[in-house]
Amino acid sequence: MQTAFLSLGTNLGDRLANMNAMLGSCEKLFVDKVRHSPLYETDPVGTSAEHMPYLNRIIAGEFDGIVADLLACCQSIEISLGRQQSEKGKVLPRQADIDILLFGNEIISDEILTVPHPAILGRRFCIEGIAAIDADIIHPIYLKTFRQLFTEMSQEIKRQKIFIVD
Ligand code: PH2
Ligand code: MG
Ligand code: MG
Repeated sequence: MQTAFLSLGTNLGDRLANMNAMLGSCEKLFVDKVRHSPLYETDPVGTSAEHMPYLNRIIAGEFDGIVADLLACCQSIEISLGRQQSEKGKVLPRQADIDILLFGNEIISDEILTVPHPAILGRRFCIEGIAAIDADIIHPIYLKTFRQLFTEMSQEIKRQKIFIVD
């Protein structure tokens, strides 16, 4: 059993409906202690400026399986919500994006998956969202709590606009 943190994101179609569908499906993946951050509207990070803002939410829970099982579940939820496979390295607007941010203290880096997710420290909503769920969680590579990472957020990251929607 591992505590997993997932990032849910959508910036295409009916974003609120997509988010609620992702949330409902992801909650069922966990056997215990399901928690989630507030819902955020966020400016796109690292994509073309014309892309719609994202709705993002972080969700956490206890997953009874290995990380490859969780990845397969996340991908099948994305596909069920109409997610198209994009060319590698190209970030297109998407109905549903479910990323594994943390999987217990596991550090994984292969062609298929990198955990902790390498974008966590570059995205304000990830740092704030994880800290909102459990500020005492320790990043397994930086060995700092998300309370510390939140406090130490750079000016550049703080400039990313995020609004709490609910
Ligand atoms: N996901 C991306 C690229 N950029 N920006 C925001 N604000 N939220 C995201 O979920 C996001 C992004 C690629 O997965
Ligand atoms: Mg993503
Ligand atoms: Mg993804």
